[in-house]
Amino acid sequence: EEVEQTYIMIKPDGVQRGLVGEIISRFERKGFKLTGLKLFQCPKELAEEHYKDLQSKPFFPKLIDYITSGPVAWEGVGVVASARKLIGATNPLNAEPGTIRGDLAVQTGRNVVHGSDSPDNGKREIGEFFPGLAQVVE
Ligand code: DAT
Ligand code: MG
Repeated sequence: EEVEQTYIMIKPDGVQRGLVGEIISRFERKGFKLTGLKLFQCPKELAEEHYKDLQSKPFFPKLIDYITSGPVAWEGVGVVASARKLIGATNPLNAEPGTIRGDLAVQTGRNVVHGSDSPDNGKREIGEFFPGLAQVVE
């Protein structure tokens, strides 16, 4: 059985606010295995590709301007759905206390973390952000 992978990105506000350790720690305590980690400035083309499903939304240009640094990747069985639960709702005001967004964020446009929304997207996003890694893990 193929191991499921998810792509977790700590967004620029999370990095600037010094929340990288806190957020990584939540996934580690849950029992997820970290398989790749890097800090980088996200190129505009990669950000546009990553959020292409949202390109018709009015907030798209702001979203692209905002996404600039700090991704991490994780893998483990069943992690996609489980990671989304740890992360919480897109709008932090609707995210339950105890979730990353529920505890650490207040604005949708500054919701500190990204997590893949399906196993297929997890695989695709890891391929985009960590070229070579997905093949090594499989
Ligand atoms: P999620 O990040 O929970 O998967 P999404 O894929 O629907 O949510 O949207 C991606 C990001 O786009 C989200 O984390 C923040 C931004 N976003 C979504 N809806 C928004 C809105 N109504 N206003 C501003 N930013 C929004
Ligand atoms: Mg999404």
